[in-house]
Amino acid sequence: MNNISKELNGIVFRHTGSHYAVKNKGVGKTINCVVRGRLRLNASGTTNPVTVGDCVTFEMINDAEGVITAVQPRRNYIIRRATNLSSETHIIAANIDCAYLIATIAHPHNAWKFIDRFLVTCEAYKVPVKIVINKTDLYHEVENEEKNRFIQIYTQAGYEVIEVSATTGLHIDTLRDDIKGRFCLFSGASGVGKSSLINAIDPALNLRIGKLSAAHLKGMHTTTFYEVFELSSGGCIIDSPGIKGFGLVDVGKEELYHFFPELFRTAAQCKFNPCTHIHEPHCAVLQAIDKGEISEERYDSYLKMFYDDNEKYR
Ligand SMILES: Nc1nc2c(ncn2[C@@H]2O[C@H](COP(=O)(O)OP(=O)(O)OP(=O)(O)O)[C@@H](O)[C@H]2O)c(=O)[nH]1
Ligand SMILES: [Mg+2]
Ligand SMILES: [Zn+2]
Repeated sequence: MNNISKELNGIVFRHTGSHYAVKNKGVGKTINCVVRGRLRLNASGTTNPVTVGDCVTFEMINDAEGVITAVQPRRNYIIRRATNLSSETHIIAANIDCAYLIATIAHPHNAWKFIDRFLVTCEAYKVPVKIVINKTDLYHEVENEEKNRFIQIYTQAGYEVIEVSATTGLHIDTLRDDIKGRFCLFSGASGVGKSSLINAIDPALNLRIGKLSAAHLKGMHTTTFYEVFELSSGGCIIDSPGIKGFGLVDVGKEELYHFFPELFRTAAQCKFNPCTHIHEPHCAVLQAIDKGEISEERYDSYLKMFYDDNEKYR
């Protein structure tokens, strides 16, 4: 190889600790890279200056390895705090055409609050998002009732909800078609079946899947790093480790309602501007809740984020 210190471009396909596998468009293979020190220093506050999906510039330092020297501006990204109280932020992935939030009503039980925080972040950082309910093969009457309520709440809010089963293959072809030609992210709690769904979409990938813990039916964090997989049917999916906590980053109290699409749509009719949609007279949002046009569950999430999350950060 004679391209030492020549600048190359690529996309970050895998992130493990301080190493990044960068796929070079021309060569088509991935190069193992580290990040130049200056880039690390500039990214104060985030645990990772570079993330999967980033378009980067790199230089070869020997025949096999490179160093990332620059990150191109991101079209969008998903960022979170590890916990609601931590000051460090983590950028999960960048330049995403569609994020699929994978959830399940049972095995493990649905994490409602996490879902709304994830959706708010996607709205705030301009990432298109859809919700996928997996493991429908396991649901009985009670779970099906909860599933139907869930679908009603989120479709009313304006989200697409897709019911699937990695085990029986239900609607896997819909998912496969949806992803074709796009750069997508699968995210969600551990054990919901992110890796299983990717295997169902493209069995040749043969990703490692885990069991649920016997005691609490929780996931065991089988996937441990972020990695992009190219599907033989077209498109890419980032498989990701199960997310435990999801704290909002830089979403102010006053603008929080902008990131609940159903609140934002309704708020134009509020009498006062600004309106927090909590105590103001003639608030169109409060009226819509009374009429059942906005769900109480989503509004409760709004209140919780309004009071809990933001005060600690701002
Ligand atoms: N019955 C049933 N089980 C499923 C389905 N999808 C996944 N599972 C099971 O759920 C467990 C967890 O699946 P994984 O694919 O490892 O889950 P994950 O979301 O990738 O988990 P992490 O990598 O830990 O974040 C495994 O035992 C799977 O066999 C499904 O549609 N139906
Ligand atoms: Mg996994
Ligand atoms: Zn209002």
